[in-house]
Amino acid sequence: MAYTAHIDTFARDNLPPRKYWPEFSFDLPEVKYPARMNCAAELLDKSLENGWGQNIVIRTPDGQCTYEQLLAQTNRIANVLVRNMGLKPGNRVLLRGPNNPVMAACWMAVMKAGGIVVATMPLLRAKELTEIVVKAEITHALCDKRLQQELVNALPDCPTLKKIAYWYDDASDSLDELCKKASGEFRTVDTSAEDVALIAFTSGTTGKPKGTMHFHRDVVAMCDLFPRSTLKPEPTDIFCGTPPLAFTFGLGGMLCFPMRFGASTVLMERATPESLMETIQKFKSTVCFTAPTFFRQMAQVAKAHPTPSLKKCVSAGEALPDATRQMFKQATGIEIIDGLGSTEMIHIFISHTPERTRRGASGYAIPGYKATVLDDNGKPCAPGVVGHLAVKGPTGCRYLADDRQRTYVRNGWNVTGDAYKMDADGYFYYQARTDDMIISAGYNIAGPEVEGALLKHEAVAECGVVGIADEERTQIVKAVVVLKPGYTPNDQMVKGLQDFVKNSIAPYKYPRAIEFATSLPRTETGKLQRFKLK
Ligand code: 3UK
Repeated sequence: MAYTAHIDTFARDNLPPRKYWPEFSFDLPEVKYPARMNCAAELLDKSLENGWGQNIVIRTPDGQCTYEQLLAQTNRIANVLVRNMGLKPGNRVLLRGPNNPVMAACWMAVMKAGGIVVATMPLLRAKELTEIVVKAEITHALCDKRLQQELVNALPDCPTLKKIAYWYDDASDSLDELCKKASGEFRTVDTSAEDVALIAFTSGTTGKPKGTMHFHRDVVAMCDLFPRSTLKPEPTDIFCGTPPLAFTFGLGGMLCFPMRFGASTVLMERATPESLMETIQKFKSTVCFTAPTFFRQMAQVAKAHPTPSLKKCVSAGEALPDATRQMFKQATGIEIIDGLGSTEMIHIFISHTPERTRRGASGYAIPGYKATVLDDNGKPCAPGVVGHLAVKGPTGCRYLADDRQRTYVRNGWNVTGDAYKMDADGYFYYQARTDDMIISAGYNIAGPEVEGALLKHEAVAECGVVGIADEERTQIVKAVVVLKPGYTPNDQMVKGLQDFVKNSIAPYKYPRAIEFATSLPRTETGKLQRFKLK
């Protein structure tokens, strides 16, 4: 059997059977890794070897730290995990905190100690935490004191979770206190490149959460794929943005990518579009990661918050409407880099450089990945024909003990659940989630296309389009619209919006029902919760 550093083999024992794994390919020289690798050694210890020890790695409104300081603090936490909390390689560790330096150091510490990180979104409630703890048989937790309550509420139903330490806490057994007595030296566990490093639960809007398992190799690969080929960071870059570290979009963009390139990251615990712009101003950030809805709102306030330091912006999590792309470009001069990624693939696999943008497209398969569009029988679709997006490359889907493995992985392809079409040049155009396609009077209608049309109307701040049941037409297209300040929701507005859509896309797609709202329901990762609109 292959080498593993894990004494607790739970993760390996619960990988899907090999025959249900996607096909992996490591053709690119930058992803040919040795058999033994620990991603924290790659991202942190190596940064000192690279001469970045005195570079600032994390910035916050309350202070900053260098790579060398982060390494010492990470080592202290790793020592606490092993010596005070009895962590054995392979144990699962729940991490719970907003984006802050301790959360980042805890993440790296679990890696160094050979544990498996299960990070959770700050807003999760006891019920959701319980599902995750039970599914991943989590034994340890490191938790920001301010998020203690829901974890405590979950504990009666979490028999495996026995060791917990809180940070930003002054109790004598808090992580802060234990760290004061711990050594800043730690011998990193010599993990296999194929030992599981993290179990990321999908931020899926429906159904039971799925745990996706990623190896140490996958964490390093995500840094050597999208950033290396497409984003191209430099040590002088200052990253900033909103996605939580518990979401792999944020884990990459807000921590691992800057660290792979000797750059720094500004961690924000909470952000509004205005506070994000102010933070970019204050820290002279050069790179921004956030969701499309944030970019749209940032564009609206850009005049009052000029951000001349900003050079590159990455949007993911949801489709980037062309209206938002154009609005942001007008306001800031920046061509947003759209990136399609998923928790299953760990990070972005379809994207584009700012120079190779094509309107309406998410981009092309980035170097290292192959992508195609398949019909219902698994055969490739001709250019221009809508089907199921399928992708393969150096990373891929491995669910923790879950039958849905065979839905996501088909014939070696990762099938993301997105309806896409490809043009003759290999650019991919998002349509909708496959199960969100609206079928009305025999027509297939993609909600995001109607949203894209509505967003071009001057009165529309935000909108969501769904299909609602209708006797005559099976479904009808319904739009929920948030108006910009100064516009009145009335029948005249409804008519105006409907005519506007009819004039810009095929008239049968227009929203027969329009409802006005003051905000739209979204997940912590910025995704519209369509099921709530229905
Ligand atoms: C949708 C997009 C159109 C799409 C993610 C970047 O979102 C991430 O992971 P999730 O598992 O969701 C995956 C699904 O979200 N989606 C994401 N990005 C785009 N749709 N254009 C986009 N640019 O339906 C996809 O299947 O929450 C994104 C990096 C890491 C991630 N985990």
